[in-house]
Amino acid sequence: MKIDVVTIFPDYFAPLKLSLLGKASESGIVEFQIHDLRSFARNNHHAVDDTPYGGGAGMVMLPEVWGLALDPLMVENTDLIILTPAGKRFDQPMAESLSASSHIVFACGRYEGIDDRVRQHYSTQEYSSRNIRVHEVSIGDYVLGGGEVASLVMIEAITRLLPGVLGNPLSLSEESHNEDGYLEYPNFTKPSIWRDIPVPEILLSGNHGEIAKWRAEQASKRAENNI
Ligand code: J9N
Repeated sequence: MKIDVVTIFPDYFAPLKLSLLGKASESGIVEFQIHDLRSFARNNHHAVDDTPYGGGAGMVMLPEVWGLALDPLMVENTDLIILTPAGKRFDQPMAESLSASSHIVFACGRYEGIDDRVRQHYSTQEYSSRNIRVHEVSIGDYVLGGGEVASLVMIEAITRLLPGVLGNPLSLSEESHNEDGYLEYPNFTKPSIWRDIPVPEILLSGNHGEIAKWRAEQASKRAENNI
């Protein structure tokens, strides 16, 4: 999988060299390329934004600059992700779906967002006929200063699903996960007693049938608490 990121803050993406993502990148499972949006600004002061038509607070990112940055990245079979608090909520099913993509481009907006004609332009049939899909995505109902951290969240959730990235391949397929993809029951490891708190006895019993039953009970208790 190839992942391109367009941002005015390339330094935000230093963590891609660490841990799971760093190893995935070194092993060639995923290739990251970070593009500095400002290098595409052709105006006097390398401005990437301007005041909004119609008035109002803040600045809107310039479509010309985004067009120059994105055009060379919009090759066949590309998912263009535009981060925005108004987008479709990112969840585990979306991560799974995007993990099947061969090429994802993250457009990280700042300020009050990107001129909407950028989304409109890359959503036209000219692009969809080349299998280029545009997605406006939010990682949750809170407002960030820009799309950079949201992109990192998505990149980690998507990349860890790629074959060969997780250390233990069984942990994806055979562990007990709910439909959103996360562990349903509480976990314990050594020591068996920590600060006077014992590990639930059933987990030390070696009775795998009873353990599975106990974990299912715990899972439904957790689900209740989340309603
Ligand atoms: N979920 C989410 C995305 C954002 C963004 S993207 C660009 C600015 C703010 N905030 N919250």
